[in-house]
Amino acid sequence: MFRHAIVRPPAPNFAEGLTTVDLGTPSIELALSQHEGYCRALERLGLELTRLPADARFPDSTFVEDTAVITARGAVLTRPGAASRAGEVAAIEAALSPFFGDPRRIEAPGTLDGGDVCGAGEHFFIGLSRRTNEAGALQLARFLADDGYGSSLVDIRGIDGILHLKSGIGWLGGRALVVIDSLAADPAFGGWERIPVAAGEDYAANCVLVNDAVLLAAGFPRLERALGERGHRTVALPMSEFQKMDGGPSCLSLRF
Ligand code: CIR
Repeated sequence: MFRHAIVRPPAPNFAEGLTTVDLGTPSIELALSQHEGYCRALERLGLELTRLPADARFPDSTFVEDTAVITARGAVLTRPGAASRAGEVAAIEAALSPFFGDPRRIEAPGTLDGGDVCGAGEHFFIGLSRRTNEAGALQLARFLADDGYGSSLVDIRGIDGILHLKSGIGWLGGRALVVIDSLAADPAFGGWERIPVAAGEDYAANCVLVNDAVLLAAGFPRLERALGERGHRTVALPMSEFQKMDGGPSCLSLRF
């Protein structure tokens, strides 16, 4: 069960953040209202929110997930792979300190974004990406092993269209994962149930299990229906402005 989440609204210069997609410039007004809808959904699922103030020094700082990896057994502060995002970690460290006294941290030369880390019960999938390098991934794997978790690496550097591992997968509980087609054959997912994503719906793979519900982006009816047919309660959230900046539902919170 998650009880808390850290969130941070987009700053007025949100549109100056990094993106690899060509979906137009996000509207800050709409982004703020989508963010508020996201926060309310977490609250309705029973989470207490730490709402950090927007920080215009870091246009990508609403994507708090990338700055830490939090498990049931501890926290690890990351070392984000994009130079413009490195300074985001300090505020997250402060926000986590009441909950996690002495978090471990990814050290140079390692880099790691939380978006590359998909927890799946006792196991974690760690993406090697443009943001997360081998050194960072191996440091995290060691911390996880110290805490009794298994992990496997998934190299996404040759996969088109995804920034982070979790742009292409989501954990649904048990041994079940939503996985986009281009990742489904990765040996790391052997032995896992893979729920495919229909053509044109890859963006929705970034769904996130929060207590008894699965949050996913609104506007992807085939995945939403498939999850419903598996018995999941789904909560579809408008995410268009975050999609323009390469972010999805998981990126907007740190849950613990
Ligand atoms: C970035 O490029 O870093 C941001 N514009 C998007 C980060 C999305 N985060 C995530 O998937 N965890």
